[in-house]
Parts: sequence; C-alpha cells; structure tokens
Amino acid sequence: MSVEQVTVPDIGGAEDAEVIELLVAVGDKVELDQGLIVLESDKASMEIPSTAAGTIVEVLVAEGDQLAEGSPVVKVEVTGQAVAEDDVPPIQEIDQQEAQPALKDVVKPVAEAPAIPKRESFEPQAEVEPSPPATTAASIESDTADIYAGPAARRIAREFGVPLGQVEGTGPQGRILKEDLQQFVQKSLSGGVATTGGGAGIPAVPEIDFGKFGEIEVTQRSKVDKLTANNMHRSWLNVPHVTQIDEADITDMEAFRKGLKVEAEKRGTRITPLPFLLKACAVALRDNPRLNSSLARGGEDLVYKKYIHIGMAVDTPAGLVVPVIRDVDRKTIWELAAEVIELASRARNRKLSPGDLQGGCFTVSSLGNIGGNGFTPIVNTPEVGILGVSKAAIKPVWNGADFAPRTLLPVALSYDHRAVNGGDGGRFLTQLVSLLSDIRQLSL
Ligand code: CAO
Repeated sequence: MSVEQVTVPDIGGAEDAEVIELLVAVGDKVELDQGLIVLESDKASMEIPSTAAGTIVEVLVAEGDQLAEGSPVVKVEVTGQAVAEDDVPPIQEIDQQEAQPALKDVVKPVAEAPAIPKRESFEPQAEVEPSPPATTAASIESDTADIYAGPAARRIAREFGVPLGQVEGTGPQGRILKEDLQQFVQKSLSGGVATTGGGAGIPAVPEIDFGKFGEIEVTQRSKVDKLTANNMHRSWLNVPHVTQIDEADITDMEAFRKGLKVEAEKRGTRITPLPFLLKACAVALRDNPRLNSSLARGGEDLVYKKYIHIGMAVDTPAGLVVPVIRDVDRKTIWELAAEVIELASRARNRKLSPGDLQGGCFTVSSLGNIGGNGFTPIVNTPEVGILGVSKAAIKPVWNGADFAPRTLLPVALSYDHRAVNGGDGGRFLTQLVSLLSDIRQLSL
C-alpha cells in the first residue's frame, strides 16, 4: 500500500484561497472525487476533491490556512488506483451568482458550458459577470476589481454589504485591511459614515440570548446557505418587487403528462409538470423580451438576451442552488425532463460546475411537490423575473352551465419593476397561463 499526497489542483490562479471547512479527518475512508476541504478565494468557494481512494493518514491543513495550486492537503493511504492529474474530477463550485470570469478556468476538467449565442450589443464578459443593478449594495463586488484588498477583507465586505470603494485602506500601499472594514462598519452603525449602500441606515436586529428562555441548539450555517441569504438580501434591498398571481388550468396538460408515463418508463425517465413549465416560460420570454432582460450601466441600459437560459431552484441538503438549463426554447419536453433530473441530482450531490450556475435569464422555483397555494418569490438579480409554482389542486370551476372539476396550478410571477412594467408582467403571466391551459400552443 502506498501513501499519496493530495494537492490543490488548478484553482484559476488564486494564490491565497482560504480553507473555510475541513470535510475529512484522520482515519476517515475517502472515495475518489470525495470532497476533502472547502476553499474560498475572493471570487468563489470550491470543494477540493480527493484524487485517491483510501484512508486519510494525515490532514496537512487547518481552517484559516491560505492555499494555492499545488499546496498539499491530505495524505491518503491508497486502497484504490490513484488518478492521473488529467482525470482530476470537477470541483464543486459553491458560490452562486458570484462566479467571475477566471472561474471558467478554475477547474480541471470542468465540463464547459455550451457556447452562448453571440449577442448583438453586449460584451461577452457579461455572461460570467452579471451586470448588477444600479444601487450600491449590488455594485459592491463587481466594481471592486481595482481596489487593493485581500480575500478575507473582500469576504467581510461582502457579508456586511460594505462598498469597498468607500473604505480607506491603511495597509501597505493603501491595502484595505480587515481592521479598516471593522472600523467602517462601526462608524456606519454609529452614523459616522454616509454610505450610498442599500443596507446603510437600516437598524440592526439586536442579538438575543435565546438560551435564557429555553433549550436551544446552535449550528453553523453552510456556505451555500449564507451565500443564498446574501443574494436574497441584496435583491430584497435593491429590487422593487411586484408579484402577480394567477392560476393555470392544467387539466388537459396533466392528462397528457400522465399518458406519457409508460413511454417515460421505457425511456428510463419521468416527467413532472416542470418541463412543461420551463417550455411555456421559454415561449413567454421570447414573446415578452422585457422579462428576458437585465439592467446594465447603473440602469442606463437594458440588455436584451437573444438566448433563453432558465435557472431552476433546487432544494439541497446544503441549501438552495439554481443550476441553469440552457436554450430551453430549443429543447424538447423529453430533453428538458432528462436535464431537470440530471441537474437536480448533481446539485444535491454537489457536483455542479461553475458553468452550470451561470448565464440564467429567468428562474423557475417550484414548490409544487411540497405544497402551498401560493408564495411570492424573490427575483434572482440581475435577472428581472422569477416564477414561483405551488401545488396543483382539483377545484370546481364554473363553465357557464355547471361547476366542473378542473386541475388548477397556482403561479406567481415576481419581477423587477425598474425593468418590467405591470403591462409586461401581466402579458407574460397571462400568456403563460394560456400556454399551460392548452399546451398545443407550445408547438406553434
Ligand atoms: N403540483 C402538484 N404536484 C406536483 C407539482 C405541482 N406543481 N410539481 C411537481 N409535482 C409532483 C410531480 O409530478 C411528482 O409526482 P409524480 O411522480 O407522481 O408525477 C412529485 O411532485 C415530485 O416532483 P419532484 O419535486 O421530484 O420533481 P419536480 O420536477 O417537480 O421538481 C425540483 C424538481 C428539483 C425543482 C424540486 O425537487 C425542488 O428542489 N424544488 C424546490 C425548489 C425550491 O426550494 N424553491 C424555493 C426557492 S425560494 O424562492
């Protein structure tokens, strides 16, 4: 038996990625590809997979260590075949929406996202670096490339919504230190800093010792959970939301879908209402292009996307992730059904690559399997629209002569009212409901 040293693979040139989580300990058995540690650079978080199967005999890093490509991570007493460097499995990209261009090169060999059709009036860079909305909380990360600050300082800035451009760096050559941020936050809280940031001026929620009132258990939140929280907060503070609500009569669609069950089994797949919803959204996005746009240049421009990539919210044990299905308008219902299953499974097993999480134009969040008759989803900015789908139910519907039992699907469209007007939103949702009520129209 030999002992293999696992090192950090190509992580896109990051020199000081911080170990934020140890996933294994000495004595643990690990499989090939199993996550060993979670690294966080100033651009992304990523799980470093094992390149050997066996038993961990030494952990060579600790939380807080700064690593780069080639840094030793663990020693494994090998029971299986070690893999060649070229076979290094994809690193699970954890950050959503925060992936930057360099991340495309982070992983070897991450499956490349399919090529995105050329846009007419927009730089390709926007594909991986979404243009945030005008207000500052969202601009914090994208506008800070020229600012001299390390990953730890950037992380603190991100977590506290601090606009780095407004912080005075006291480190060598004006580098912004953690202490500078702490001071900035303290000053902000005491009213000494006039920020233009979305979060400034919001009274802090006091910390409470809940243990005083009964038994409690405190757990540390996962990275994905915290990132989702940040994204939600950023959208909530920046985006004026309107939510429009309707019900689609999917009686005929459900009859058709259930009739496909045998065919689906033959194909080794299954079809839920979701592929139909995705397809109907693609048609409605094509016909209502405002919903397929993003704000850019601080709200001066509106970017119309000529492609239709739709994100699908997936509930995973680690938190909410939104992998993106590309070119939904060009795919068949069978293809979409297969992709929904495949992406949801990879999301739950932390096997998504950075490209899987980028480039979305619109999001569908389906709580249909869970229940409820409506909810108001939060826009996944810089997208401008999101569809929340609740549980279908059979209800009596007046047909002019009688009440007939019909299957009704509650849908709610939230949109960014800076980019989408009520008319656009209303037309989109009305068309969507009409498409779902008569899915023959999807083929037109
Ligand atoms: N009404 C009634 N039943 C529904 C339904 C709906 N709207 N949507 C799905 N179902 C049924 C499916 O048909 C399936 O039953 P059958 O096997 O009998 O057909 C069952 O519920 C299970 O569906 P599913 O959840 O496994 O699959 P899906 O394609 O509907 O959804 C996925 C896949 C990944 C989107 C989903 O599993 C998920 O993670 N949803 C959570 C998303 C979330 O957390 N959103 C909140 C984000 S905050 O805005």
